[in-house]
Amino acid sequence: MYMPENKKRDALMANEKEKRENTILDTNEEITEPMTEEDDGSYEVSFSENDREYPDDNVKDTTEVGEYNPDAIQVLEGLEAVRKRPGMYIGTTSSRGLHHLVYEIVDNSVDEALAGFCTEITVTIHKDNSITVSDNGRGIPVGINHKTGRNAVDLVFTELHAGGKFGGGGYKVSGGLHGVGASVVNALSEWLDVEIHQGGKIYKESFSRGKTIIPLVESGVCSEEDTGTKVTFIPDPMIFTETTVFEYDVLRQRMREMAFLTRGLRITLCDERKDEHHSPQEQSFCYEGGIREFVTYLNHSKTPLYDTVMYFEGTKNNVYVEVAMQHNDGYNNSEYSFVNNINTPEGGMHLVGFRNAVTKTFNEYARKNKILKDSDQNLTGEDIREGITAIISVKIEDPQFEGQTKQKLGNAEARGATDSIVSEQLTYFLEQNPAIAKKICEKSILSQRAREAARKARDLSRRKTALDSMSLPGKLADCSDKDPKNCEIFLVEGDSAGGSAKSARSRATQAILPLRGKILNVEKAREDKIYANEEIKAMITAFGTGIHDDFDISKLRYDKIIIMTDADVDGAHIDTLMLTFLYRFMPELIRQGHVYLAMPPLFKLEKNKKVWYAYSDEELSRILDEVGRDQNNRIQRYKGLGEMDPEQLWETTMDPARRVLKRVQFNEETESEVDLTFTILMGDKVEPRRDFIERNAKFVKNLDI
Ligand code: TSJ
Repeated sequence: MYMPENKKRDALMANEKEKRENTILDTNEEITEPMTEEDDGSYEVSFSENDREYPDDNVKDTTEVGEYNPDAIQVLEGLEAVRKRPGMYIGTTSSRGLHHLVYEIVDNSVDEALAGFCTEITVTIHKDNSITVSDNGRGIPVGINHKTGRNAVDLVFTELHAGGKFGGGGYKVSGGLHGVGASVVNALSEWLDVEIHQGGKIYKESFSRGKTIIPLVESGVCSEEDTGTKVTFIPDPMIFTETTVFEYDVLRQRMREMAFLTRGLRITLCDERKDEHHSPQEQSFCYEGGIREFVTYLNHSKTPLYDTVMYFEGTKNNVYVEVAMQHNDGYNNSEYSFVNNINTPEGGMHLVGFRNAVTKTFNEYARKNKILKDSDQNLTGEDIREGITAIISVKIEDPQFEGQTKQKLGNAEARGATDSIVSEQLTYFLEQNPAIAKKICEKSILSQRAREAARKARDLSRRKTALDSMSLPGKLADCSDKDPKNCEIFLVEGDSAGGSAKSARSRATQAILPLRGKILNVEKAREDKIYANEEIKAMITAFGTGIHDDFDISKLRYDKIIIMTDADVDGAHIDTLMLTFLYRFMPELIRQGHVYLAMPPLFKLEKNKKVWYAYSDEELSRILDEVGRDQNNRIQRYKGLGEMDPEQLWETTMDPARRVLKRVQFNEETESEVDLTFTILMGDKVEPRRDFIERNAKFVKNLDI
């Protein structure tokens, strides 16, 4: 278990005030809300003596530096400020912000686990969409602090940024939007109840919209051993105007992640709702192997290159570093980095340190063992990381987040710490495991060769487009309108359906690109083969954006990219292949909502000269209920797009006025699960894939369409 060293902690506490102010100012930069008239544009945090509601005014400011007590907690702003500008504290009041409330509370229990006092956390979604988080930790201290005359519970829930930081033993790793504390959740909740079991007694306090309704009272007894904290709250619909409905899958993803990142901690998620969208369910996550098991989990549908999951761990420069990694025989790399249990999708210093260590260590090993000859070029980091699955998790006192979305770790000390811990322990590991080292080196050398071939192919195709920018693929029937905003491109399975689509389309705005048969599975092919593939080349040139690092959304030639395939298993497979390609090569297209699935009908019903189209069995049955089931019904089942004549195809699937499109979207919270979805579907092992397809008749479940 991770436990920061007490000594260092105390010294750091002396700087708490300054740091907390910095944190708030950092948060200010992220405000996306429009400012109101009264705003002077500045978010300078101010506070006045009057904001403090200490019962005894004489006791303030007696704190000695280094001796931590609640008095030192600066009351920066009242909870009213949180309600006035919630976005400033939780980023957004959308569904994402709503779920953040739960993470805020759970973070407190996880801290108790990190401190070594809590082994179980339960999160329950109740029928009314209220949430209970409970743990078996020590319980928030209920005693009255002699200096403030207040208990810690009040401080935690009613003072901004007081969460968990009291009593000298209190330490909170926090970062980004997380860790702003329980008071923010309280401020944004219609009501919040807390129950604490401590010293054989039960204590309760109730709040509403941040204000104490029933002060902390002793309400019963329990056994001495029964300790813990339980918080129940319901988000305020006045704040969360978009939605107050929690999504089990979103919470599950985060709870599982938390459990992986805190080994041995059991987190149970329970949904008590029973309505048309929800059914009662419960899952429990506990991983004795921690991030090692996380890697196994991420690789579970792939074929590992070797059995061992490497694991490195250590503390340096006050940064605790934990890394687990394993290669699979694929060609992609999946690196997930975390700071204080918060995902950093944009990486940062810890990831840089990790990559540097891996590149350096493998090259040193390969040279020393003559796997690389003196005349050979060094392996690149990309070569060595081909097929890698890695978790890089660091814990740090004062994380600085950078980048546009503040998801990139800026602390330079994290780089050095990660680099040196991984270098040292990986060097040792390779020496101890020469067979594994050899496998990885050999794979890297193959990757190096393929990359060289791919680079040549890419250079060639780049030069081509540079010389002749009009060199669009021959099979593309382009639209005449040149304003991308008006245009859409249909990616159509098969030449015959492509032909129908070409005659059916509206020439001005709809382009058709017929693709032959199954397109290449980019999960299972190396780059050189991918760039040699005609269908893939055609898509890349048609879209105009380029790929990977060259990707430029402003060059997109069509506002909508519509995948149009048969409504059958093969069609679904082709959808998957195309989405996999888009996801791996131009994920931004999906992220920005440009990718759609066309929905061809499954049935045509004719009766008394009238026509209906049904897109599912249920819909057909509904229509039949309406029109009556008798001999006059003529039902045609479409086996594929090819069975429709151009006019039918236009009416049912392509006409913007009548068609149904599904937009493919990431749910940001579940992006790593999306990655996993692709991995399961496209990976080598057949069993998990079949399982998955059976469970999700049409695979797009996790794509949040
Ligand atoms: F913050 C919170 F109120 F939202 C909350 C806190 C919610 C939940 C579900 C749990 C907790 C929480 C806090 N669990 N465990 C703790 N532990 C402490 O607050 C604590 C207890 C003892 C000491 C000590 O030094 O003796 C220190 C701390 C921080």
